Amino acid sequence: MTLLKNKRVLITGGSTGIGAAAAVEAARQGADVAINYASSEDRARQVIAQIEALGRKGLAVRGDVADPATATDFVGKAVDAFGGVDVFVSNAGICPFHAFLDMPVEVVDRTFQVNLHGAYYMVQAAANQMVKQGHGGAIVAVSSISALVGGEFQTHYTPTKAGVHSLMQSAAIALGKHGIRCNSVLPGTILTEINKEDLADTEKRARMAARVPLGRLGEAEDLAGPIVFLASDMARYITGAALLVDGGAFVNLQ
Ligand code: RM4
Repeated sequence: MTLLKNKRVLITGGSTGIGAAAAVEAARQGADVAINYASSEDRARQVIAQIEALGRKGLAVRGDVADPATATDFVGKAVDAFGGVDVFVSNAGICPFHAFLDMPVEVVDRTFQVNLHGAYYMVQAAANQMVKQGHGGAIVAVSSISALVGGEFQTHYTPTKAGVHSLMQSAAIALGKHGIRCNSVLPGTILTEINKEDLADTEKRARMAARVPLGRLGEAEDLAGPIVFLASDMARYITGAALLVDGGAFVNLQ
């Protein structure tokens, strides 16, 4: 299958987890892929090697998405390497689990800056490039089930994910006239770096898994298909939508 044949795909937070899985699947589907990464250079290199082993071009650009300059730098370098941007996946995110009443100011600020401000600057930079190219594009943001439900130790994180979901809705309206579609995926509990520490608590892990009708927590690769689908022309009439990818956890209340 080549759902993204010759598309130029950019992904933030692409060296690990959902971002890395989406990057490799995009390459498998025929795309050249540029990843932004914050710190794990080795992992970024491994992802690029996987992309190249699939016969596609890969590019890794280091940068902290919380800095607005990172967005124009990432998009600019990808355009230099590939000639343009067709698909943008805003994925970079953090969730330093912490109780509410003594949540440190720095943790709140950093979480907002990476997850929400970072997504905003990146999506804006990518959209400007797509508008300049003049033939539309697709933007997929990795929001979360946390856009819809709370979390005791995620009081700083859930508002950012609701924000990312809302950003895709507004961007869908702002960019529709340019043929640019904007959608989000809402992952449930997916086993990646973001929750490794939190789910080291085996009781919590078992409790979370028990709530999933499909009977297991998610893997990063479970998000790759939904992201590629929303990015592809198969989803050509979908914009402003949010797709839960949670094994059914959200609807499992009664
Ligand atoms: C998700 C959900 C998961 C958590 C991640 C970090 O939205 O709350 O359970 O592991 O965020």
